[in-house]
Parts: sequence; structure tokens; C-alpha cells
Amino acid sequence: MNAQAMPDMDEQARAILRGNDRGGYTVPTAGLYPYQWNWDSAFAAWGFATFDVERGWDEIETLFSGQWGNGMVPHILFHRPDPGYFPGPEVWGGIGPVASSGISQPPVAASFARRIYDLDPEAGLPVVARLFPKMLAWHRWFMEWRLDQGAVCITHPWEAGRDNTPDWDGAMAGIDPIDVGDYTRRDTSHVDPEMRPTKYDYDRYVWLVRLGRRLNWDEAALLEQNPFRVADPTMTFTLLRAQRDLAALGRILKEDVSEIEAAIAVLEAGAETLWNAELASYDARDVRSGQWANCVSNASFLCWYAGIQNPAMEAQYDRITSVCTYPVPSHDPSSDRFDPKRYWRGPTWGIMNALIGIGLQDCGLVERAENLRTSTADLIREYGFAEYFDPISGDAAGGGTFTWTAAVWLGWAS
Ligand code: 9YW
Repeated sequence: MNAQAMPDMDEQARAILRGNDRGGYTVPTAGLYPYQWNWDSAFAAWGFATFDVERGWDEIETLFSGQWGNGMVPHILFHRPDPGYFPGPEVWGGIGPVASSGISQPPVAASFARRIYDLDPEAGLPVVARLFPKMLAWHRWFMEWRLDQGAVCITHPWEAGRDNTPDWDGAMAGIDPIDVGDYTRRDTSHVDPEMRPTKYDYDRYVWLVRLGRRLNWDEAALLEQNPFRVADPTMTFTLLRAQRDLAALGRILKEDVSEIEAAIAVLEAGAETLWNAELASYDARDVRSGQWANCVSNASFLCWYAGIQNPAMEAQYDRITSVCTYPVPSHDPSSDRFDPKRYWRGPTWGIMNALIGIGLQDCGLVERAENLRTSTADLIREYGFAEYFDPISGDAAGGGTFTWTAAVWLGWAS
């Protein structure tokens, strides 16, 4: 095909969303991830809304159709069986209205709901009115069950959406998965194993799923018995932002938002408990051992997205972005744990860039915001709509024709 016959980038991005649409929900990419993932769906909704607002809202409403009685919104909804993914519904044993996993994911849905509402307030108002109490219940679940000194904790590496980041290395070492049993991974049959988490990681991921299931996903029991509990910048910063956005939507609906305002104050204080003074960065904190992860990651830079200004983070950001052709790397390139192709141990992710870029812009750091947006656009233009990218060479990695990369193109980068 000559260059002129190639569909333009916007058209390609829209075609990816349509191609991954399974009717009311979108899979992240065919094959590797054949179900509805929580934060992927919020990004998908944003991408769809740039050309079809109604379809954008459907995505979020389908996500909330899987909400559990306790308010939790699962990280995966298994709408239809698919043998291509492990661990599937029979391993998780989720206890909600739709077959699901038993953990959640970064709560970005309310923030994207606010963006979609702004695109078409008239169409959005009735949907927001339906979604508001559900979002409130989800956020309440985090506040009730997942806080440590006001910072939000994860109970499984998959929950932060940053599976194998070095942030969890310490906490993962505290798990002995001796009785994990036999299982067969599916991910490495879709993607080069060098780009995926290792067997060491997977043994622990599966062990934690089996523990949660054995405890019937009872949060009180998990709080007592789960050795993995890490206060995480991804969760803390995204929930803080989401509470601000939910409060804004609540005010539009003329709801009482005092509970949300109180939660914002708690989370603002909690975010500061993630400040690792020696590292001079926001960092993950292992609640069980009290140890810092000592990691500057792309999640550290979500502080601005949460509305937190911090000059030391600007210095960190400048240091890290200056050594990458295509920032923001998921782990500090000067660290000996940096691996430019292995998932969350180095690669650049378009979705994280979008959240960081929105945060930079909102905090008035507009030059950095614009540079990040254009470098992300160059990256996608040159290397395609990949799951993630090598921050040095730009090489595409992981799955292709990826929903959230297409959505980020449509909503922010282009
Ligand atoms: C898993 C779907 C998900 C993302 C996560 C990413 C990966 C693996 O893929 O998780 O099996 O859940 O780390 O952020 O939501 O794209």
C-alpha cells in the first residue's frame, strides 16, 4: 500500500476500537486479553467518546454491571468464556453478578466519566446520574478497606495495573508459593516471554489468587492474612483524582459531596506518606515490612494528576526523561533493575503518559506536558498502536492493535 492509500492515524485508531468491540465492552487486544479489563475500559470509553459519545458511556455502564455487593468493581469481567487466558473465571471465583476476578484496578472511571460528560453534557447527565451512586460505592470500598495511613493499598500486583514493576520486588520476596500447584500460562503463547513477567512472578500471582479465593474474597480476612499489602502511588493518586472528579460530577447533580470532600482530605494526607525523602520521590511502601520500594516509576509522576505540586518531582522528571528517547519509562533507567522490554520494569506506556501529561497540564507545567504529548504521538506514529514501547529504541512491545493506545491517541496524543 502506498503512503496515500494508508488510512490516517485517527482512522486506524477508530478501527482498532471498533475491531476490539465485543458489544458494550472492548477487549484490550484480541488473543492476549480476551475479556473486559477495568481501567482499559475507562480509557476505551474516552477513545470511543471522541467519535461516539453513546458508545463511550456504554463501556462504563457495562463495567459497572459487574460491581460487587460491597462496591468493588473487578479488574476483569469474564463476560464470555475464552480458554486463551489464564487465570480464568474458574480460578478466580469472583462473587459478583458477572463472572469476575476478585481484585480491583486503578479507579480512573469517574475521571473519564467527567471528561465524557464535558464532551456532551446534555447526553451525559442521565448517565452520570445513574453512575454516580455506583462510583461513590466503589470509591467508598477503597476508603473502607484499602487505606494505610490514608494511602491506598493493593493486595495483588495485578491490582495496580503494573504487574511486575520493581516496586513490588520486596513484597513478592515475602511470599513462598510452595503450594501453588500446577497451572499453564497462556500469555507466553501470545507474546515473547522476554517481554512478560517471569515464572517466579506468576507463581506468586497465582498463589495470591488462590489465597483470595480460599478466603472468599473477604476483605477483612485478606487484611489479616494476605502477606502482600503495598501502599501504591498508582492507586493513591488515581483515587485522589477520581474523588475530585466525582465531587465535580456530584455538584452538577446537586448531590451532597461532603463525604467525598472528606475523603479527598484523607487521601491528600495519605499521598504524603508515600514521600520517600531519601529517594526524593513518591514511592511504594510495603505495609507488612515497613520498607520502601526505593523506586522512581512512572506512577511516581502521577502526583500532578492528583493535583499535587512538588518541585522535587519536577527535578526527578527532568532527570529521567532526559535519558530516554521516548519517556516516561516505567522504571528509572539508572537503576540496575531497569529492563527496557520487560513490561512494567522499564517500558513506556501510552496510558501512563496520558495521565502524567494531563496532570502536568493541569498543574501549569505546560511545556513538559506538551513535550510529553508530542513525543508520545511520535512514538505511536512511528511504532504503532502497541501495548507498550521500549523507551530507548521506541520498539513496539507486547500485544498489538491495543485498545488503550488507540484511545490515548484519539483522546490526547493526536
Ligand atoms: C493481567 C490489560 C491488562 C492491564 C494491566 C496490564 C496487564 C495483566 O494487562 O495486566 O493479566 O491482568 O499490566 O495494566 O489492565 O491490558
